Amino acid sequence: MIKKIFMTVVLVLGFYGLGSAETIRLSYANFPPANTFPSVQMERWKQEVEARTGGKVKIDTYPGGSLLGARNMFRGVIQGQADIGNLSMSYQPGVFPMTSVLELPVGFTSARVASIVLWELYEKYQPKEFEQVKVLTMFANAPSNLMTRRPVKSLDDLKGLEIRASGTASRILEVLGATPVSMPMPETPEALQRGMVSGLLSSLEVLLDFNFAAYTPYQTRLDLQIYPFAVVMNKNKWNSLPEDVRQVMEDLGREQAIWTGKYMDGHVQNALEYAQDNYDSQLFELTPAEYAKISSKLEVLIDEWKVEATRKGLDADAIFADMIRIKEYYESQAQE
Ligand code: 3IO
Repeated sequence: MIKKIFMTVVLVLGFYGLGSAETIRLSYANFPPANTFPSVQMERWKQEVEARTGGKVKIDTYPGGSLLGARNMFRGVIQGQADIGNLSMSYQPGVFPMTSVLELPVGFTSARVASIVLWELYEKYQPKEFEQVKVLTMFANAPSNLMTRRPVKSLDDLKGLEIRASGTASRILEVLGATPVSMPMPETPEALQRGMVSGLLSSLEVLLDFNFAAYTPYQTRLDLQIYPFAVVMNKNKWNSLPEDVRQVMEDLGREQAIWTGKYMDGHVQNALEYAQDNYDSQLFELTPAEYAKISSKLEVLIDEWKVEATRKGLDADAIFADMIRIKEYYESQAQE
């Protein structure tokens, strides 16, 4: 009897006491491990949202594919298996025809600039490819370089090498004469350990974060494409949020893109030092003639993107020109 009264009191307090300041709980799924940059930015976003909403919103984060994996992230958020999810556009070629313009090797020099350009292009064009979700932020990694088991000092050395990449990066490898093996980043450690691939094409911070320095102590500076990412929310969940909470998230979109880009750029430096100090790793540069050859070989990719984007009803020339214009603008600016 006493127990019953006690339970009733607890329940009533539960409903009416806490109910007035009801906490909104949101799940946030991410595919790579907690120490990698997509998950580091997730924790930063969580902290900012929780602080700026005065504790009204609580975010439960699920790194390492513990709620949704790389291959089912977009679908999982659309279907509501997670409220929020972080996805890499390159894992679903053809699904993101507009934002995949960022995957072209146009010579980005930092994740910071690539992230701002991606966000501004998204905001300007509001592409149909994201119409089923609410986009919270976007960001990019640093430009891709080659990480290999054996030294690659020329295009000849690259010929036929099996290299892990994804999306347009795989097409880049193909054009350069390598043999691309497409897979999401979380599957790469095993592929390297088993010798299924001889290296990978991505940003160099993975030398530290996945300890790839132990497998690929040779790097070749190519500064190719970036991989674009999007943080998306289930649309019904977004529509259910109070106006002030939505405003906090809207205000964070651009800021978070810049924060992540800066974090990434700094982390690449840490990783290179780590690889050199612990694995005597070496970063090779090619000759100017070799770089020129690469640039001219890769020009075909721009045409391929334009054909595909046009086929999907996009104004490809305008999007591409805007990307270059915004990129050049931010490259000429002092840091925000
Ligand atoms: C990436 C993806 C997950 C964790 C760390 C990462 N660093 C660079 C990337 C981009 C990439 O290669 C990919 O597969 O999205």
